[in-house]
Amino acid sequence: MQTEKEGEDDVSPEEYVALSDFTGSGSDQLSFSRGDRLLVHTKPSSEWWWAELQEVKGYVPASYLRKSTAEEEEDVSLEDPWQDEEYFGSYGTLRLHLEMLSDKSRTEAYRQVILSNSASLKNKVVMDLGCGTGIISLFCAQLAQPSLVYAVEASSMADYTRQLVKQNGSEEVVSVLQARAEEIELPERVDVLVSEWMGNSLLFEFMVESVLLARDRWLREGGVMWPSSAALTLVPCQAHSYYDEKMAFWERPYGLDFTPLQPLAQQEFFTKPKFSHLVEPADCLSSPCDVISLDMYTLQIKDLEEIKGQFQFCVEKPGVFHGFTTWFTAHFESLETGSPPVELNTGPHFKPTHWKQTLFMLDNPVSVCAGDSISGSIVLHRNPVWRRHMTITLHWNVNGSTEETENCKANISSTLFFLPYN
Ligand code: 6LC
Repeated sequence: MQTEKEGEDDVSPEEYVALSDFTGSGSDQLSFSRGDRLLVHTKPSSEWWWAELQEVKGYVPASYLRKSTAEEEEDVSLEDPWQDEEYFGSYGTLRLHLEMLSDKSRTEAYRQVILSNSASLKNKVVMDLGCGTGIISLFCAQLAQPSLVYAVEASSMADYTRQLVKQNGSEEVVSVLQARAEEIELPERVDVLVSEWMGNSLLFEFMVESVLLARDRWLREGGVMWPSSAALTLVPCQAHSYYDEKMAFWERPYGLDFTPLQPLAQQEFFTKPKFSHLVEPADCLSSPCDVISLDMYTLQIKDLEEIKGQFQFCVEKPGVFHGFTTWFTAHFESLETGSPPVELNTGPHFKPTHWKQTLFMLDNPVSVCAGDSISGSIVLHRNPVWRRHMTITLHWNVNGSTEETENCKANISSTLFFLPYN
């Protein structure tokens, strides 16, 4: 990362207020506390700004700051940290539902769960949280014989869902409730809570919080959660084409040396995750490793604030370590003896899903050999202001060498400021 920025004195800095505490990682990020007033000199990317606090300069995450004028502060207090208007607005259109329904691995996994547990679902009460167009509820009604399915959907799609339920002759069984799951009132508790809540890197969007609230309020003692557990998986990988496209490009475009732009490119392209990345199995430098596992029966909302994991990879072939790729797996326990649990795996060894995978680039690539070890830790830190967002930080070293610091150690803080549905 770059530590000085030229030309910043040309424009007068703007004052911003910190919305919450932030601890910088690395020497070029500032740490600050809620209420601190920072001077923002430049905005090299939409995520990271170059700012000053008590005469010390460094990068700061833009989402933690708000303009300091009284007028702006008022606006911020009116803003919804869940961005529900925008969120449910986007689920009120067909684009995202088409994307989700066209994802066969995803939709078939839920169909399989219902089908292979149809005997156990007989006469059961089910809640389908965030039912969208109602596909899971309709699977329940048509492939099993539940006594009732509460199909809960907050977006305006619910109007159409009601029509779809009727059109498919399931209105006796499926009851569509247009409301946020947090606000519903039911006459009874449910036996099964099914939901498709997983986001990029498993948790982005944090719809899981709504599922946990509904579990605590509406799932009967001994009731079933689908998914029953989920895991976030990590692998060190090569990313030659992405690296070439965003970084090596500046080496000699049109025969000219544009390398002074590389620190800017690093800042702009590599400090946030690349969503919708498809990693080739051949670009995985080692076997993947589950770094975080969530048990949907015991997970608490407060646990979501900070989730930590560790990893140790053994490099299996020589290559260039460009970054880490993450994805998730969701597990659906079986209620029936003899039928295996269903698994939805969004990793590179399975058919690509609409989530694809997420790539986190290192500051600098590292050449590695077979037998090298890459170990470290991952922290998912939920944004204290914007509740659907989080920062993912990876600390790592190769062969335990903390002394070879510059090349072999990096921190990657990546915050999703624009949700993937935008
Ligand atoms: C699923 C998202 C669907 O769940 C989408 O239709 C959205 O409007 C609905 N939804 C999300 N949160 C709630 C809630 N608290 N109450 C009611 N409906 C909700 C796909 N998204 C992910 N898998 N991330």
